Amino acid sequence: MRDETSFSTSARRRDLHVGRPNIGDRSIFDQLVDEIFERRWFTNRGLVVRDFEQKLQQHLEVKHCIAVSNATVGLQVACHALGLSGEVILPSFTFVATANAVSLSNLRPVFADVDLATHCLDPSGIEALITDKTTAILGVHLWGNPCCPDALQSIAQDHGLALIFDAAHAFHNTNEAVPIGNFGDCEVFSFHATKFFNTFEGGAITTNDDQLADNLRKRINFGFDGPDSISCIGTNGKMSEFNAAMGISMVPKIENLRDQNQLCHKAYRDRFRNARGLNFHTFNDRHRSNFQYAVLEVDEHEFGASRNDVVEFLNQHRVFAKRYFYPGCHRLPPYRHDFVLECRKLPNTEILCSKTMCLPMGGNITTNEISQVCDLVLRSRVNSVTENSMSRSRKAAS
Ligand code: T4K
Repeated sequence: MRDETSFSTSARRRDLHVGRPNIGDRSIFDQLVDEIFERRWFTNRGLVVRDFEQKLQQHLEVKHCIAVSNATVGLQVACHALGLSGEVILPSFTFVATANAVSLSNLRPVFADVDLATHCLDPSGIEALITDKTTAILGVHLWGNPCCPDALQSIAQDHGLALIFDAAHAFHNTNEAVPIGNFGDCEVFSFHATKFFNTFEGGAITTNDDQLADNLRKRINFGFDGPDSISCIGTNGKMSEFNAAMGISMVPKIENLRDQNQLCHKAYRDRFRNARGLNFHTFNDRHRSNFQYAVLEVDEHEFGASRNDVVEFLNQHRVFAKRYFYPGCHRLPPYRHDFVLECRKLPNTEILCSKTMCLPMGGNITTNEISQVCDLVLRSRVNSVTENSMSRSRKAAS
């Protein structure tokens, strides 16, 4: 963690972002980059990618790890490799990439509601959505919370469905003592720059199924299963050697980054603990968390300002909080029409989409900076109350 005093006395605070990247061990990265140039082997599963995959397998205690160019492609490849067709059940309260990966695989996303405490799929609502066209459930470990893997596994088994997890937020997390990466048919991690563990761009698919792993490997490499032989239609989902070098340089920093996130998370939690109308999302300590996301729910009536007011006020002060995941996939133009036609409701999703925001985290943020962010959040209420009363006076005067 950086020296705090320089920030507390500094008049000009640096801009703060939700997704400021973490950086690994630069000396490891530089050394690996030199070697990559030396070898002139840049991609197509070179030495560094293979080493990276092995390190991840060990870390996640999983049999197979397939490094990919990003999680969106990873999810699409998983849908193809599992031979899915028809409909896939998934949450609407997620980043749009989850739904896009389903649609880009020529499948129909069927949005299910989430649990208000964990923000993950609520298993009790799934069975009502299963039709004879359903072939899979796609759970998302949102904010790194385990998405009820056991309950979803049992529903999938009972109905003969495939089960995929979008683990974009959940690297280094566990469900009880079992590392995320070991659940369902396969799981897909994102190593995008904004994630806890990043390879600039990148991701990985993990599975304990040998046949599926073979299939996934072919499909991220155009379908090749030999020098001149193509056995299926594949895409280009390969990770480059440079991305893998970044990943390898992150491995020794994982525990340290997690500890730093946990301290920052505690700093937010302590400040918001008794704040009326603000609910700071906490993680269940039965599971290990990377504490990557600082998620705040704003109850407009209790707090006196809306979530949108808070985000706007913070942005004005160069704190780039974000309305993740607004307005919910089911309300986005590519999906809205279908959803409205179905006349279904997602009450918990609607609540979370109207209340939830993410505050700056990661990227070496200090607890002093977090204290400044909290001050701004609390001041946004006063600002909103003053603005509302001024606008009422203006109306009365005109
Ligand atoms: N599933 C889920 C549940 C996901 O959340 C995601 C991605 C995926 C699947 C797909 O994974 P990938 O295909 O990307 O591997 C960002 C990320 O681009 C996206 O990867 C991530 N989820 C999502 C939650 O966040 P935006 O549109 O919010 O990105 P942007 O550019 O506004 O950046 C966020 C903040 O981070 C900004 O305040 C700026 C800051 N930032 C960003 C970058 C790229 C930096 O400080 N440095 C940087 O290098 O989507």
